[in-house]
Amino acid sequence: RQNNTIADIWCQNERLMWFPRHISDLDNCTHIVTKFEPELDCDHPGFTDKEYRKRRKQIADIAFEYRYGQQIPRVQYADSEVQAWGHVYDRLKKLMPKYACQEYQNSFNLLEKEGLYSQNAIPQLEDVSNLLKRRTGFQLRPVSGLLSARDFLASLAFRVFQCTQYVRHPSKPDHSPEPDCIHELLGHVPMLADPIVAQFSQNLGLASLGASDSDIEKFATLYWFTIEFGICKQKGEHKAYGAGILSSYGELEHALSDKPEKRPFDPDKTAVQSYTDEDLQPLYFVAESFDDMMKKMKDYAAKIKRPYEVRYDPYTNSIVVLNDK
Ligand code: NLE
Ligand code: FE2
Repeated sequence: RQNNTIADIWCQNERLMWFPRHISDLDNCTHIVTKFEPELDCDHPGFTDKEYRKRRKQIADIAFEYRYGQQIPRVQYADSEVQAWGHVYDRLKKLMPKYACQEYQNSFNLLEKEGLYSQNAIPQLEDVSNLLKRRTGFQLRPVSGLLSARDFLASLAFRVFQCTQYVRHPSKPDHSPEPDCIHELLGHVPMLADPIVAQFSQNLGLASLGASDSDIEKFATLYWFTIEFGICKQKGEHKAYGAGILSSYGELEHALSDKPEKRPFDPDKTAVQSYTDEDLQPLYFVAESFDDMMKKMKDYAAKIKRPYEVRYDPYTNSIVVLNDK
């Protein structure tokens, strides 16, 4: 072949890092970070609870066996699990009008109106995924625990959200350091039902494809301080748009009080800020607005050097690599 571009040469030398090119390639993007597993982490509230660990394994097996294109198997949740859900649901619902951003509240109301969300039952991922597909083209796939940042971000490029299906330990419903389905369903799903957030998430995913390890770390940090723990201004007030805040009534009141530190969102600085994932956040970044945050992120991503550009082709659910830089 003639006229090799830099990216071609990278490919030929196998220096172009593998990344998923088709949505079904996400079957290979399931690397779990074991840090919070109840089997391995002696601080986990489920560490000494044999029943809980058995249940976690049962639900994790669904994710291990899942392949692209399949329906997400339904889980028959136990009464104690539904109770934990209902407890968090009730507490959060009371706090939402004051603390949640408008986009969240609109989607949450819609999810209730559609009959998918109520205090009495944990919604099934398959049903939620179908609703998201209609609203924003996002879909869910089950995952057994905390994913590696690279795999998690890559799935966003395909508008796929990797979603846990188990429920947090009932002894600590107010706050969980690891994702669980309460966090996904009450934190992420309403935001993913918003077209702007969906686009933002996908852009972040696309920017991460084939990025260096250090850039992945920066993208993961940006993800943390926006999609997980972001606050934005709306009508002159601070509102939560981050899923980690929105799914935890312990964190919601804390985040919007005067206790934690708040700094203006600035990707260059936010991307290198260290953070804790064990407990309530001591620091949040506040965006002027969603639009402002998206614009700043776009400018930031454009500065990251890759010898190729990527586009998403929604007709084939594939990544198109443009070797023309
Ligand atoms: N702190 C969140 C909650 O309790 O729902 C979970 C955060 C997961 C990153
Ligand atoms: Fe999350």
